[in-house]
Amino acid sequence: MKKFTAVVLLLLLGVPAIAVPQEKKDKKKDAKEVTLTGEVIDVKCFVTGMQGGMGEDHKQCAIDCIKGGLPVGIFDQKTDRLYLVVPKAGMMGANEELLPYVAQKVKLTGTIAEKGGQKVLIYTKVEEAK
Ligand SMILES: [Cu+2]
Repeated sequence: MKKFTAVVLLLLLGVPAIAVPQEKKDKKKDAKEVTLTGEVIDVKCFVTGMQGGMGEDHKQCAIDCIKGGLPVGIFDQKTDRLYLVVPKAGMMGANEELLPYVAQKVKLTGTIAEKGGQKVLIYTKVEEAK
């Protein structure tokens, strides 16, 4: 009974005896927004080097590959990094939206996520890069 009294006393005193929902400290740390510039490539040909895998000589192949649904990415020559790109909104891939920019440079704004050794740019904005 002593224990019960103690709990009641704590409650009366307003001491949180029961677990209070933790503050949302552990919400995912906000990923920093970045803008990356790179050439729009189809990932398959880029990594296998098919017809060079990028640039004007590979443009038609990249168009066909991206139309066909192969994953699309951007290659940032400055950092020598390939990013798989996915739009932040919706459940559609980036292929249709990025098709007009194949073999060109674009500026994509978004956040980078990395898991399993794969870097993915989750973008919110596409701009032509000059
Ligand atoms: Cu291709």
